[in-house]
Amino acid sequence: MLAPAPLGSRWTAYLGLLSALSAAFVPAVAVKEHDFKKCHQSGFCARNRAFADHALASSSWQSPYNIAPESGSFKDGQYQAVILKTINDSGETVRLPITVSFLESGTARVTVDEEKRQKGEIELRHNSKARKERYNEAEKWVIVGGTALDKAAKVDYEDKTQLTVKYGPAAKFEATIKFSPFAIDFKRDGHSQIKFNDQGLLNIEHWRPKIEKAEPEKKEGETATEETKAEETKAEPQGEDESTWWDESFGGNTDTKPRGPESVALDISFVGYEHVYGIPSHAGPLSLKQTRGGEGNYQEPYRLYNADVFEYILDSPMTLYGAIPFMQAHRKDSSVGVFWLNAAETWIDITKSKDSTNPLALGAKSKTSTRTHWISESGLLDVFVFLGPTPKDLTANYGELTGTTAMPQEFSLGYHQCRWNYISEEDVKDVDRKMDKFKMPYDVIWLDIEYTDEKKYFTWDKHSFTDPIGMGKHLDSHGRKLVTIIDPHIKNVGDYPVVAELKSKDLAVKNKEGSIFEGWCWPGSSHWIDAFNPAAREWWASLFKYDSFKGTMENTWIWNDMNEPSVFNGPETTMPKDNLHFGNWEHRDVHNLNGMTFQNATYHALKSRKPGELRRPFVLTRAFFAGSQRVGAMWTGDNQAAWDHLQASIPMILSQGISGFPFSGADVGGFFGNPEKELLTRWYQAGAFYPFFRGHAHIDARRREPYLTGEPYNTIITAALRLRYSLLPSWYTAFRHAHLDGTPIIKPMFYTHPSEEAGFAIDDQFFIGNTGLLAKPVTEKDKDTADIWIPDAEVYYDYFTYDVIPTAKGKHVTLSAPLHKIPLLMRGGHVFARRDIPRRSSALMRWDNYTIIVTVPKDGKRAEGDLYVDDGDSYDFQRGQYIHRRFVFDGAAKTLTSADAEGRESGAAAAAAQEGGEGEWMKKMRAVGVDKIVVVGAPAAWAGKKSVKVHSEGKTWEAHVEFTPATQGRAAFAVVRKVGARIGADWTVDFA
Ligand code: NBV
Repeated sequence: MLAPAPLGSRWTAYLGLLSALSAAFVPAVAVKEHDFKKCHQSGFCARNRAFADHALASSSWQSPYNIAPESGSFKDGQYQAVILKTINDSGETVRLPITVSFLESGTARVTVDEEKRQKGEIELRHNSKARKERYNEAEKWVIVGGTALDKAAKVDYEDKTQLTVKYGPAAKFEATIKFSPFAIDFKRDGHSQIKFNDQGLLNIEHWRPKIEKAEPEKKEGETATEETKAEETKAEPQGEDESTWWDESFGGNTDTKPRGPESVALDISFVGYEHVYGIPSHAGPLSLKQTRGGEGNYQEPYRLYNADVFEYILDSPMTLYGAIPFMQAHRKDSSVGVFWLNAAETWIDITKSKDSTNPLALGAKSKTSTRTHWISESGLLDVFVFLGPTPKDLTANYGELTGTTAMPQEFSLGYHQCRWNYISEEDVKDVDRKMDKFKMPYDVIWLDIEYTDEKKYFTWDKHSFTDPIGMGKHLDSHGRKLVTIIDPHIKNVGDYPVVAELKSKDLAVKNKEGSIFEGWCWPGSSHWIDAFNPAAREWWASLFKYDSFKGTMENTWIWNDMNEPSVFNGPETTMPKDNLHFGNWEHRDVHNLNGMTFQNATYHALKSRKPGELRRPFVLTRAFFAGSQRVGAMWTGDNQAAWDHLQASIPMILSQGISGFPFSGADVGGFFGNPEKELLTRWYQAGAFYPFFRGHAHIDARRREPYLTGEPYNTIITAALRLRYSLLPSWYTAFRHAHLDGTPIIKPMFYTHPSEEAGFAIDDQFFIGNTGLLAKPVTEKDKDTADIWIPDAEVYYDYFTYDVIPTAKGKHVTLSAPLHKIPLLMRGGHVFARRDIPRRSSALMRWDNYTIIVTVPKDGKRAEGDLYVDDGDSYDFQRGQYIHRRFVFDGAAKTLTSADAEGRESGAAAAAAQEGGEGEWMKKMRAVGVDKIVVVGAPAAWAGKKSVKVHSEGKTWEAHVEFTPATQGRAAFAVVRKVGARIGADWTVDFA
């Protein structure tokens, strides 16, 4: 039974929702901002902000951190020393070992630990079983490469006060480590880019024993609330206010903090950089706002503390479901960044100022600099520094460290149809049938929590899902898949083998006493699998075997929700921070990693479902951390059916993309509420450009499968779905690039045009992969135009009409965009691939021929692009079983050629060279060809042309071409039909 614990308003809201499962309707409940902490309610955040206020207000402030010069040594690309933190007037110090590593990639890493804690020379309060060290295993989860030391890094200068190391490509980077006070200045080409502790805000709260003091007398009935404590903190900013050191309460929960205060904080300045991006997930602009008040700014720091925030608010630094502490700073022609590797609750303050000390500002115009203040509750100080200089360098360097997007299941780029809930097999089949009837393509239908037998995961509701395998086979017969939800909370009830095993094998998260943690979630009383534990992951994998999770089959895939983790009766709807995980690490230390470890467990479980069969898993997650991109996709959680939520989805997804986790989407239609038809239609038009494209709705929302919208909406939505499907080859190619080097799939303007300052804050339009397709979804009600900002002097064509858009570099152009029209332009100079035959699912398009689109650039000279194809399912691509073509249109030679993009030989020689020879898929692809080539902006000289020559595989033949001359406003175009060349072969089309 539910203990009569204090029930917060949020808990009441959830109970309301639970009971609503049987009721017809409950009003939506908005997020209660006050259910989540503000900085002043989070002791360490308040202490560090107060510390900063004090330091910045005092002209005589000196950071108390100094490197003991004699402690330093430099060897093989690594500098090691001890920082001494002076803790009182008598000069007593605490030893903080520091390592600065210079990596081959040109990335530098600064790690600071606490010696006493390394040695275990501290005492824990309350007989806690927690570890004594600062959490030092984040890298085990997050870092997968790029850590080789740069042996060529050299000390360039050294004296008693500082040391300069030259490192990075062509030794263009340097780091000057100043000893007293400790600070680092990272330079590129002799200019400062990033500074550590420039403002003196470094603060590592060292361990200290609690000295019991007499409690201040309280008046009758008075308790120290969060508010009164916060007030006390504000009043005594010198850091000696102990009110939040030893325990802290919020929303009726008390955190016992067995190690006392232990935060790590540092100021990081980006010298001469006006824009900073990243640190998702937040619902706000791509270019991050200042957080210390002032007009148009936030009052609160950006927060990273994975949380089930329910209906979230927009334009806010409030935390959301996932956290990636990677930030990029950008100015004209230069990008730099930092990755703050810390999985504990983290806050980041951002301020900007005209910087007089900036050497770049010596000219007439002074530049703005951005200063950031990073504050984490516990763990190591561990920061990676990237010196760019391009945005692409940053995503590549970050990708090298944390891994890149896994090659996805190809179907997962199609459209996903979800709702909470499809309630029975008949319901599923009915939706499936209707999508066909209305000729709306889709790949996946989803089952939310109601498919289970009373929220016992790995079971089916016996009344509504009597034959899940029959249902799975039915879907499979037209290439469709099923995704079922599996959450991390395991119902605590008798007669449920899963919970019995979880307990008997001792694989659950523990409470602070070390016994199994019990909390509340959808099923009522629950326990949580501890996916940090290797044995738990192994057990988890066993649950997904087809003979274990009965009713699932090869086309069943998984959705992990609630993995922040969401605990309805926990502080801020999550786990108590003093809970214990595998290895006795406190939940406090690993909170932001928790969701990733769970998704990772599911990912590996799917990989081992069937012995001998290795297929790419598909797992959608709500909570995530740096590195989650390696194991699946994410979505932005519980948004609302409102125009502003549609708007917000675009910067959010762009931010995911530049932060290394581009496989992302938002609930199309909005989760809570009922979208009006126009909104739903516009949302499909935008969603068709989300890397992850899924319609979803809350259980209380009216049914809104796209075919229910009526005309003209049905037709318009169908067109958006088909646009997505026809461009799948290009989406898949973009994923390949993301997989290879971490490039985003949809790209903001600053990323593609890093020299164009006017584009740096634009976050409502984007390019798709390397296609040159520039989309600007309409996200406003009753709007029938779109203002697109044009980043360069290239020619732009309308995707649908081939109209030449009258553009000027750096100017907005207004396009007509009535409801049926998606503002989508093609930039001149690109070649991309499509599949034009509309079909019901991506699987059914597998062997279709391709259409190649060429957009002739303004100067007519050269257009290029590529196409990557593999079997979309297995790992055979890792042994060369893929096609990767580079297409080049040469205006002078009047040719379009297709060659292997990686310079591999084509044909038999290449096949023989592949490990294991040419596989089944490659063989079948031999029958897949190029059906059509469209040259948009074709030269007028081609008029009258009736045929072109195609050369391929030693043969030459003629193909029919139809030239349509330019008319007022529309570009000339040529269409070559029945090209006849194989997609995997080299070929040249000769337009001469
Ligand atoms: O499992 C039910 C929902 C799900 O539909 C949604 O997408 C998740 O974000 N889930 C949250 C649980 C609670 C929603 C109020």
